[in-house]
Amino acid sequence: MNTTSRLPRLLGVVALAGALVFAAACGDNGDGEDGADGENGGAPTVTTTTTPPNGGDTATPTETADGGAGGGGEAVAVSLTDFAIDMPGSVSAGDTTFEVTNDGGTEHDFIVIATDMAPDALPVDGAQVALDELDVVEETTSIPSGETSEAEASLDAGAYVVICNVAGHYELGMRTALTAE
Ligand SMILES: [Cu+2]
Repeated sequence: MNTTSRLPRLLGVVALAGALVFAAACGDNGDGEDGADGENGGAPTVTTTTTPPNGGDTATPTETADGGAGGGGEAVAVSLTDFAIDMPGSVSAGDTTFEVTNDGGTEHDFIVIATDMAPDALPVDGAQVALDELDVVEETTSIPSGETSEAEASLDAGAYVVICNVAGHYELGMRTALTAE
């Protein structure tokens, strides 16, 4: 039944997660062990307000206030439309919570990539950005029209590009530069 129709989507998520782990593994393990900056090494913390897929983890999306004194870091509002990303061009380095609202009429997602490349210069494979060639630091699952997702990331100072990677949306203009400083 619909078990089979859901499978490709789940595989896609697994593939992306694998790419993340791979990127983290060969990315920046220069000095120090991983896990120095929190308990979720390569796994992005994504809290979606949409219905969770059953069969995954059964944890309720409660707030993960992990004992820190300072709070959840800087909150940054992001608006996704058809087809643009409206958000500040710079944020403070450190813990950041992106509050991503889909103000468009179709589904979108939100992906943060650490790169010095220009927003319109990312490698593309077909109708999508080739994420496996890039250092993805945060991504949400697909956000339906009208919904908001929170995505938490710990950003090192540097240059980033934010995109939506629903097929065709990057080329349509859903890309913008972000600096953490
Ligand atoms: Cu999009």
